[in-house]
Amino acid sequence: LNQGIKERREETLANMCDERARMLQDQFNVSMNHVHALAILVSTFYHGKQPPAIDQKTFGEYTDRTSFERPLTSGVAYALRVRHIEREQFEREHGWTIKKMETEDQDQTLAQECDPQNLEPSPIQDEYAPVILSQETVSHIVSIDMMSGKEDRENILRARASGKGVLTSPFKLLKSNHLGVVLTFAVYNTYLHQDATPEQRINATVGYLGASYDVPSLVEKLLHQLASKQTIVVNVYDTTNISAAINMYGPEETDTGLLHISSLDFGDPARKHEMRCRFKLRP
Ligand code: WA2
Repeated sequence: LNQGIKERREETLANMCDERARMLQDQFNVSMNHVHALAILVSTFYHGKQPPAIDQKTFGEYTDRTSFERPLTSGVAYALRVRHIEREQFEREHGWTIKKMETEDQDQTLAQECDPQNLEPSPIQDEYAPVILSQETVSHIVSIDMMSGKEDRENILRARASGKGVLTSPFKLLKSNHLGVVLTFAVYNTYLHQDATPEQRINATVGYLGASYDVPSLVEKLLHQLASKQTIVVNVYDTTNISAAINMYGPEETDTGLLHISSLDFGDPARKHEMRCRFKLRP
C-alpha cells in the first residue's frame, strides 16, 4: 500500500488516542484534587470542632452540590477509624451496628441486597472503618466496615501509611454491575509534614475519605462528548500486572488492524493504566 497513506492513518489514530487519554487523565486528576479537598473539609469540620460541625445532612448536600467538580466519580463517602475498644460506644451513639461488606460469592437474598440493615455485623477486629457520611448516590455503604472488603482495606492501609491518594485495582463495586475503582485519602488528626514517617501517619489517622469511579459508564459519558465513536474503538486497561492486564472499559479486544497505545497516569505510582485505540472496521 501507499506508504504515505499508511503513515497518515497511524498519525491520525495516535492523535485521536492521545487526545482521549489526556482528557480522561485530566478529568481524573481534577476529581482527585477535589476528593483531596473534601478530606481536608472533613478534617476541619468533623475532627477540628467539638462537637463536629458537619453531619450527614450537610455532607450530603455539600457533596451533591459540588459533584460537578468531581468528574467520573459516582459518589464520595467518609469512613471513620474505630478501634475495637471504641466499638460499643460508637454503635450506641450512632444507633446502628458496624456491618460486614457482602462479597460476590456469598449467598445473598434479594432482601439483603435491598436493605443494608440486613447485612451481618462485622466480626471482631482490631479496628474498623464504618462509613458515617456519604453522598446520596452511595448511601448504601453507610454503616459498612470498609476494612472488611479486600480492595477497600488494602487502599485504606496504603493511603494512611503514605499520605497520598491511592487507587484500588478494578473490582466490582457494591450495587454496580461493572468494574470500578476506589480512590482513598487518609484523614489525620494533626497536620503532618511531607516527610512524616509511615508510623507517624498511621498513628495520626482518624478516618478515610473515598470516591468510587464506575469506570465503564463514566468513560462512556466522557467519550460520548467527542464525535469519534464511529471512527475508533477505545479500551482502558489496568496494566499494573502486565501479564494479566484488566480491561476496565471497552469491548473484548479484536486483534485486527492498526493499534495505538497511549499512556494514562491516574496519579498513583503503584498502578499502571493505558488506553488502546483501533480504527473501527468498516461495515
Ligand atoms: N464506595 C462505593 N462503592 C463501593 C466501595 C466504596 N468504597 N467499595 C465497594 N463498593 C469510604 O476508602 C474509604 C469507598 C471507601 C471509602
